[in-house]
Amino acid sequence: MPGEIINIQLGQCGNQVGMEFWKTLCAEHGISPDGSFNHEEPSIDIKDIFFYQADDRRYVPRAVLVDLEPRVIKGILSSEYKRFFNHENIFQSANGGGAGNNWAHGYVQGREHYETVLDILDREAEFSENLDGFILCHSIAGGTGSGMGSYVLEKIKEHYPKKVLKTYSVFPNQTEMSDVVVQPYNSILTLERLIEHPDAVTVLDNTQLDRLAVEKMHVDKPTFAQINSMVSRIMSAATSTMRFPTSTHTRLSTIISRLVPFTPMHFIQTGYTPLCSDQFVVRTSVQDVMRRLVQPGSMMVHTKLDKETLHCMLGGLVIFQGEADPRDVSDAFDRIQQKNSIRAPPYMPIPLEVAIAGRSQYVTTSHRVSGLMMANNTNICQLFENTLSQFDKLRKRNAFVDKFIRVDPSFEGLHQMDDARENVYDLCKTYRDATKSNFMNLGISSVEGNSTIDIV
Ligand SMILES: Nc1nc2c(ncn2[C@@H]2O[C@H](COP(=O)(O)OP(=O)(O)OP(=O)(O)O)[C@@H](O)[C@H]2O)c(=O)[nH]1
Ligand SMILES: [Mg+2]
Repeated sequence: MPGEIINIQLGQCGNQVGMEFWKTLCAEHGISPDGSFNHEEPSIDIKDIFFYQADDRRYVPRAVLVDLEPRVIKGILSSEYKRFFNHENIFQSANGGGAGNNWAHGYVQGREHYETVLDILDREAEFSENLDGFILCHSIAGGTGSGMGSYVLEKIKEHYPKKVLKTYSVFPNQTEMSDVVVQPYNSILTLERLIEHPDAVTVLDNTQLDRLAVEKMHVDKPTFAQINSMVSRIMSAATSTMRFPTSTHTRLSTIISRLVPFTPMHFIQTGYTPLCSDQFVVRTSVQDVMRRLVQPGSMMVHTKLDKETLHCMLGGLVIFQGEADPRDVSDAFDRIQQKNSIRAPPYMPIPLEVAIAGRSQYVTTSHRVSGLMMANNTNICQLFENTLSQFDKLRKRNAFVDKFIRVDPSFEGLHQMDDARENVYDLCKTYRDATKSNFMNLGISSVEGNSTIDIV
């Protein structure tokens, strides 16, 4: 039985990505920007996962909007979606100054305000009958999404230990010169909390999102709106098996248990095809979609061929939507196995499952079939290693550390940073170990109740 999911959006990036997600959900469920539903024909979808109905029958999103500066939320509240959100679920800090791209500043304000956020979550949780869990959208490089996000994640897990906690975490563009000099500190400090608290993290890498937008959407300089529209497709497809009746993968908890066989390796990459708009229609068949999804370049994280390590998949799920015949799906799956397109770990068979989800009756598209890949691949450690090396460059010179210590006397400054660095380093090592045949003898813990892996 599906369960309800509450979406928390934090900081500029979290709120902008979250808003795109709600726009997509509204379109797919036939809901207008004011929450009304004006269709005669009976619906075949399940709206309750992300919405409940107010007394006037309008659909209200299970959304919580949090920011320490007002600009982005103000923008949302002056758009056509101004009546859509429950205004009691919006938290903006009274001083409105944000966290100034500083993790410590966001963390301290998280400590000050988390009870207000938890009160909102408790009220939302009461509106649901069978809460599945929480999704948190944020970036790891600013101050609010990263610092306050870290604190809030810790408290949500403490408060709701049995509920699923999943994040969509945006990593900064590593090819651009950033004006946020402390970005690597913010990223490593957040990454440590992402290892600790959530059950799964979908990693979205702005470097690769930018590249994909240029290639697939044929734009020279992608805007955040264009990038976020790709992210919202990922987010909506990832929940399609819950929102459009299917017999499998109807809960977030089930999906995560399939993708994450070993803790703490719970960092998921995603790829979606076709990403181009209906202006540039390509031929889509189950076979084409599967072929594209197994290409590393279609994933939303930038990785390179690694000469040192034969990286492998620890867990994967492909969701097809549209005209996907189960026999074609089965053939496509056989073919990628024959061609060894996906590398399995040396100690288990390819841990990939395939599901077919329904599609919205309210959105028309020229593409016959679309597909989403969610993959837990060991090559994600490359992204973390790049972040570590940027961190080390700053840390070696003690550059800008005073910015953190000044903000918060209780911030055990350098210790906390160095511990975070060690934990991220250990995670990278665990990922590399997971590619080796003796991995199972190294004493790694498998996720409870998930020691067997099904192949569909
Ligand atoms: N994909 C994507 N990335 C974004 C978006 N907005 C900001 N970013 C990225 O997020 C990082 C900055 O984080 P923000 O979300 O702006 O910061 P914040 O959480 O609001 O924190 P403060 O403003 O410092 O209080 C940079 O790496 C940006 O490139 C967005 O809408 N989409
Ligand atoms: Mg901000």
